[in-house]
Amino acid sequence: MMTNNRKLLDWVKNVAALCKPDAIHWCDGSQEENDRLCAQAEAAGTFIRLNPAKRPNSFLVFSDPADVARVEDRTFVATTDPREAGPNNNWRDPVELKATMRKLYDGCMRGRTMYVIPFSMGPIGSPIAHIGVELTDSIYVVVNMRIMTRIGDAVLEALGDNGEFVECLHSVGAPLAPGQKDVPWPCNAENKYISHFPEDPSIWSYGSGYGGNALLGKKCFALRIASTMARRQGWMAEHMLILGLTNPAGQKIYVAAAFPSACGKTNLAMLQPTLPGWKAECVGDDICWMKFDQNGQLRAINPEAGFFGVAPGTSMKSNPNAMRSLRANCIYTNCALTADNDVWWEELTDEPPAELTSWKREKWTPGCGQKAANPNARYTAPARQCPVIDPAWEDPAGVPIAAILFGGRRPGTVPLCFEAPNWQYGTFLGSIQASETTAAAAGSVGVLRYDPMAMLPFCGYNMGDYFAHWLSMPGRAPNAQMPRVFFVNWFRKSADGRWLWPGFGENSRVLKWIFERIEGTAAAAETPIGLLPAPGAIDVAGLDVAAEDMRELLSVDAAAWLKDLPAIRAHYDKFGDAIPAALHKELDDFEARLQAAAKQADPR
Ligand code: OXD
Ligand code: MN
Repeated sequence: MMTNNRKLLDWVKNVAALCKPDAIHWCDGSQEENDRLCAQAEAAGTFIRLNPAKRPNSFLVFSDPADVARVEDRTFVATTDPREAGPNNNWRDPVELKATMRKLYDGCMRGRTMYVIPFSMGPIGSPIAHIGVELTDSIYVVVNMRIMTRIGDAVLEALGDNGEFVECLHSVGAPLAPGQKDVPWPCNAENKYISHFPEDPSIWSYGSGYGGNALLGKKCFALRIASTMARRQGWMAEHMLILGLTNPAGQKIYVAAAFPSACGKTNLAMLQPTLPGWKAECVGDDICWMKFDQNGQLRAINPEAGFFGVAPGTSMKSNPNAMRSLRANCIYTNCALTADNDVWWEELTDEPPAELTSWKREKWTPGCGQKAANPNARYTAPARQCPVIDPAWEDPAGVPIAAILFGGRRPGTVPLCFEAPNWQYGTFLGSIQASETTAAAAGSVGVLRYDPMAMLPFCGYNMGDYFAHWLSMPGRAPNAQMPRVFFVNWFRKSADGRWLWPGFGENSRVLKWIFERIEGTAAAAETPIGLLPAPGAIDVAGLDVAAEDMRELLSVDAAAWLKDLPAIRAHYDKFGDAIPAALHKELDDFEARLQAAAKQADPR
C-alpha cells in the first residue's frame, strides 16, 4: 500500500536525499516480509537461526561489544529554552544539534537500504494511541519493531492523508563503499547521538543499533517525546507496568506500577499469585499511557506490543510466565549460544551447559571467569505469547486504572507497603522515590539514588514541570477520578541482613491489601508517612514469615526517615524553583510529622 500523506512522502524524500541509501523499502508488516528480512540477515551473518525444534522462528544476534546498552550520556533533549529540558536532561540547542547531525547523516546510508516503518504505539485507532514512522538502515530494527509495536499497512491506513506522526530517524552510521563487505553488527560507536526534538516532535538517532537507542518507539517516543505530548494534551506517559488483579469473587481492578531498573518490574507484571483464588494478568511490563475517558476515569494502554526484557536472571523459578512467552518467534540479543543452537544466559538453569559460544562469539566453559551472556542481554518477545496476557490488553479504550504503585530497592526505612491519603501526597511520594545500592563491603552505607516515578532517564522535559503536571491531573477532566497511590518495598532487610519478605508470588498478599483498600474493606492505620496496613490486614495465611518480621516490615522508623531528609532536600534543590510549591509544603509537613513522631518515641 502506498500513502498519500504529503508530510510523510516529503519527509521520506528529504531524508533519502540526505542519507543517500541505495534503495528505499516501505515495510508492509507482513510475515512474508519479516521472513525475507530474517533470511537476509542470516545470510549476512547478523542473525543466527535457533534450533527450530526448540525455538521455532527465533534468532540470536551478537552486537558489537561497543554497542550493548542505552547510552544516557549520549542522549539529548534539544529545546529552544534550556530550562524546558531541565537539569534531568542533556540539553542541546536544536539548530546546532541538527547542523551537527546533518553532517553525520550525509551519505550515511550508502550501500544500504532505508526501511520505512509506519508504527502505532498502542492498538491501531485507539484514542490513546499515537503513530510514528521510523526510517532506519537496520534490518534488526525492522524485525524488532515488528514485535515491539504494530507496524505496516494497517498503520498507514490509520494515518490517512493528513494524519500526524512522530518522525523517528535512525541510522547505524556505517555507510558501505562499493564492494565493501559489511560486518555482522554495523554501528558507529564513537559518534552516538540519541536526540529528541520535542518541539517538532522528532527523534534523530545515529551510531547505535541497540535497544532503546534504535527501537525508537520505546524509550525515545513512548516516554521522552510522549511525556512532552502528554503534558501539553493533559494525559500521562509513564514508565509503568500494568496488571489486572482478580479476587476470588471475580471482581477485577487494574494497577500500574513504576519501579527503577533492577527492581523486578517484569516479574511483578507477570506475577503468579500464591494466594488461592487470586488471578493476576499482564497488560504491559514497561510503559503505560493514561488518558481520561468522558466520565473522568483514567484509562491506560500499553503502547507496546512486545517485551524487550533483560534475559539474565530470567528463569522458570523467577518468572515462569516470561519463560513461556519465549517459546517461539523471538529475537535474542547478546545471549549465549548452546551447542545445539539454543540460547542460554546466567541463572537460566542451575547448572550451566558444559560449553557455549559467549555473546562475544568466544568459546565459553563454566568457571572461565567471564559471563556467557552480556548482563544486558535481551529477549524480544510478542506480548500475545504471554500465557497471562490480559484479555483486555489490546482494548482500544484502555483499562481503568484504580491504583498506582511506586517502589524501589530499600533495604531499610521503607515499609512493605503504605498508602498515600490523597493524590498530592502520592505525587510527593513518587517525587522522592529512590532505590538503594546494596552495601558492597561490610559496614559501607547504601547509596540512595533518587529516580522520581522511575522517570529520571526518560522524562523529556524539566522534572520539576513534570511534578507540576502530575499535580495538575485532577483538574484536567471534569469529574476526574484519580487512582489511589501506594508505595511498596519488597526489598526490606533485617538488621542482620536477611530478606524480611519472600517477594515474587507472595507479593500478591500486598496486592490483595491494595485491592481491599480500594474496595473499602481493608484496615489501615495513620502514620507520619501515610496509611499503613493495620495489624492483621495483610493476609499471611500459610506464609512462613515470623510475626516479629511482619511487625518490622510494617513499622515506621521516624528517625530513619529523618536521616533521608537532607538527601531529599538536595534532590529537590537540583531542580531549583521548578519544584512546585505544593511539593515543598508536602515535604515540610512530612518532616514536621516525622519530627513529632521521633520526639514521641525518644523524648530526650
Ligand atoms: C528498560 C529500562 O530497558 O528501563 O526497560 O532500561
Ligand atoms: Mn524500562
